[in-house]
Amino acid sequence: MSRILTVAAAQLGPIHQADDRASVVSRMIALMEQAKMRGADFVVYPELALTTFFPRWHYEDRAQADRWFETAMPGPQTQPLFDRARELQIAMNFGYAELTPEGRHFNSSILVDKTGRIAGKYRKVHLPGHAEYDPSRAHQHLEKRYFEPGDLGFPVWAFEGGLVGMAICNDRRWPETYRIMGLQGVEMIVLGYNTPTANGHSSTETLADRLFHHRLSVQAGAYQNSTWVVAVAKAGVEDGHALFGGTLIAGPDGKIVGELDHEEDGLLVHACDLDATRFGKETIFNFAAHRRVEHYGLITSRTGSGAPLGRAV
Ligand code: CDT
Repeated sequence: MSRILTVAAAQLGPIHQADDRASVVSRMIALMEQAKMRGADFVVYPELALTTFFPRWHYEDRAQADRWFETAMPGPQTQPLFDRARELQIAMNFGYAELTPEGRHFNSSILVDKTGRIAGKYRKVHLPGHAEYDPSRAHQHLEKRYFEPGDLGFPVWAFEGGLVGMAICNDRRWPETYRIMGLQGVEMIVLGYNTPTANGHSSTETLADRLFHHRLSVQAGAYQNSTWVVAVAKAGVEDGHALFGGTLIAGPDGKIVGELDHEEDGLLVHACDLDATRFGKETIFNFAAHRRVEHYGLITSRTGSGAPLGRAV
């Protein structure tokens, strides 16, 4: 018997600075209700789903950005989302800015099961961008100013009948993200993103180029680890700043099984057969049979690229 996890990728359109949490939560609940009607077991929302993509704004005083962070999860404004998920018996994943009781700031994502219990938390490891205002950029991307790198690694959880892991946005561009979860047998990776439509460093990179790199990264991660990957955008123009869409689901053979073609709130629903991950895991990507860890040391001993290892023979 196949193990089917029907997932709804719930793309959010733009969230402006003036949009309050209550209005965003009601949009998320509307998508959740549609997802349930379409047979979904699991609804997946984007990175920083509750707010505008605030790292584009420079606050001289970092504490001014704290208004975008959640100090409790669920908190008073997110409780209705948890309540509705429990009533509908639907699992969910969403990203948010986390401010811990110790005053630490993370770009986080949680798995919430059908009973409304937080079953897993991930904190974004690969923070892109910069920490100080950079006038050479067309737009700012200050994740390194407002967050510290995640400290929880890339765990995989037994969740809703499968093995599920999380990543956030820029993490999808790094093969290590997927492989660490692949080594735990992951069957579905859920990841939300906020990706600017333009490259702040390059005026020649097109939207098509950027969508190509997005798909390339997700499809490669799915194929090379024989896992489903559910990639969900926050999209559209937020206070004049464009984010691309491209919400998609990639299967364990790396092929895209569905993709949204707009930048508004919307759903992409797919019945994912978790047992379809077995073939790749037992053949070409049978890690136990084929990996050669004795040659992979540089992956963890060296961060940036350095001197070549080649010697005359
Ligand atoms: N949110 C996020 O991680 N966005 C990055 C943009 C990188 S450009 C500084 C991404 O990889 O999509």
